[in-house]
Amino acid sequence: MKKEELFNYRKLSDGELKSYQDNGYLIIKGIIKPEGVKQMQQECMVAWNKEKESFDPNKSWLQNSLLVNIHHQASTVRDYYFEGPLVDIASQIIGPNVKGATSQLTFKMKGNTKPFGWHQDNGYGELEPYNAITTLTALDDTDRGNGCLWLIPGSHKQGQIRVQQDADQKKSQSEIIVEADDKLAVPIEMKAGDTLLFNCWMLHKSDGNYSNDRDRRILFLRYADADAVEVYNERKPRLGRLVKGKTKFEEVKAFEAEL
Ligand SMILES: O=C(O)CCC(=O)C(=O)O
Repeated sequence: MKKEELFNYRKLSDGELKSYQDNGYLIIKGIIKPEGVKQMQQECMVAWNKEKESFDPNKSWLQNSLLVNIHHQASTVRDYYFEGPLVDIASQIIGPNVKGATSQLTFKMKGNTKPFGWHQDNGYGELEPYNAITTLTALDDTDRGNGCLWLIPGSHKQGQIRVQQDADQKKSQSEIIVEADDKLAVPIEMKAGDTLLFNCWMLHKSDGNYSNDRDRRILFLRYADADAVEVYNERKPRLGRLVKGKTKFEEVKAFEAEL
């Protein structure tokens, strides 16, 4: 099936760009068409069921809810990540040169009651320049009943929050939780096929999925400047597929070029 039949290609208007800059986030409705959602759900569930067991409260968020590099296993996700409408949209925000920085499923299946505390995505893997974008594409309708995302509009303006973690915490990929005022938070309710974009400094969290009958499946994709470096890793370039423009790093140029 052609990509145009799966995805809605469009650019952000000036008003949307301004809203993104001011508030730090934006919701784009219906970026994936129903057939695209169906295909992604099917492919992602094959990968998910191969690797994941049912929810275990004694396991970490990573074990219960994340499946990294999903674009290696799901071809519709790969097309969406590398050549879908988010690429041009990311370029409108980041600039002419863009790479994919992360792809993963964040699936909170029914009964997965583990919350995910307040954090910035740049707290987990600090990238510079500070214009990386997180995109969360809903593969199910998501609302307060099944653990939707919450964020604090404008909170990106406080910049990088430095969290102290010792070597053991870093190694065990323990959760980074920052202080935030719940009263300022807004729930981000979406329909399957919608996507939420936000700034790398946006404070966000999610509650558990307390629904008995509704999964909350989200595709998490992050985009960064093609020359973005990992501040926490001797400023080495983040390896991620170049999706637009050029890069000064040979290793980025070559990375997943064959995919
Ligand atoms: O999917 C969620 O509920 C939270 C995901 C999230 O905040 C993250 O992966 O950074």
